[in-house]
Amino acid sequence: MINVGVIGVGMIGQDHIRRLTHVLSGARVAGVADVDLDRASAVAAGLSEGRVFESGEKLIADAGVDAVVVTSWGPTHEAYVLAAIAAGKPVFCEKPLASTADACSRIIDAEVATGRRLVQVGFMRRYDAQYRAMKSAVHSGEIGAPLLMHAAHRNPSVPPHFTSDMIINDSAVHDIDVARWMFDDEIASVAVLKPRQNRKAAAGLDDPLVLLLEMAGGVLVDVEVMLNAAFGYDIRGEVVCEDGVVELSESAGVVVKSAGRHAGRIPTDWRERFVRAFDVEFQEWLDDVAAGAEPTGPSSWDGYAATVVCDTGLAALRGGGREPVLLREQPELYRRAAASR
Ligand code: NAD
Ligand code: ISE
Repeated sequence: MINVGVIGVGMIGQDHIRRLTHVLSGARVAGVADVDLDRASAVAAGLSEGRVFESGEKLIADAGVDAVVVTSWGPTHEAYVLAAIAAGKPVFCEKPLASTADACSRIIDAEVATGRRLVQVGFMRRYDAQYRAMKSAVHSGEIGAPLLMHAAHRNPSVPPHFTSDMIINDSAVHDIDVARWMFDDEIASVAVLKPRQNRKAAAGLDDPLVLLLEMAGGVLVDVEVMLNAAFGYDIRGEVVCEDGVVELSESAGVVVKSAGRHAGRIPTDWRERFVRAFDVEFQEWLDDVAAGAEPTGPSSWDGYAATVVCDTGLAALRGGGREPVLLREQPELYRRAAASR
């Protein structure tokens, strides 16, 4: 049984605690930490053996914690991931790995110095059955070489604190990771287009945006991100290849046909749309931890590359042009990990 400590028990932290406790096998939540101690105590009260730690650092250092989940606010991730690496403990960090490229680089340097991967980043779309089937179709060779990908990321609404920068680094970051993973390639340049504003968007929010991601190998990916879609949480993807096309299907399990119409449910949010993907993501991570193996999921390099592409997207949004993505040299540790997948 793996004893997991969870740092940050807000919305997604509580959802991951639910799956670790009630859905998955091989783990128990042994402790929680949060700057909001009342919230941490309330969450721990719902656990059979969960302790409340005064700080994330104390949780990481505790001998009763085998592996760490970081689900606090993005700017706090770096310190916790670095502390887990220093303690030699596996750490699952929700996106973003860290909120600046320099912070991600510091994590890479610390992990590389240990000689083994300890960090997995929470890009859960890689575990979604539809995205996995799409990647297999693209790489099967049966529909020819990929040329283009069209994607859409539609949230029904966003809270008032949401900024235009967050459209890129909080939402589009998932599409950026999907593009890198789908084509096993880096993004070479980013351009951002601004259609006219959705009337439901708050003043100053550039909603929607369209990102144009040019892969190093020449595939072009367009991503519509619209955060006030109102009708539901709608994630779309279509890869156009030389001899065929593969697209994500509607996520509703069933279609009801009645009175001359057909209808299906649209998810209300990411928790509903990606519920199974999150489960598989965590089960695979736990299985790797239990085996004492390096994690096989998204790496610190993936977290770093996604953050650099987001920063490039922000520069493109401000400058209005096409910006090149400038990555540091990839350490051998991550080349080895990619080759073994
Ligand atoms: P939230 O605000 O609901 O919860 C964050 C929690 O972290 C709060 O309880 C807060 O008190 C706590 N916290 C803040 N600073 C802390 C610190 N220094 N130490 C310990 N705890 C601290 O936010 P959320 O929506 O749960 O998001 C948390 C993280 O998960 C973010 O990085 C976000 O980007 C990511 N996220 C990922 C997905 C996904 O689809 N993969 C979805 C939502 C959120
Ligand atoms: C949120 O933070 C997520 O990570 C969701 O997966 C994403 O769809 C949403 O747009 C973000 O705000």
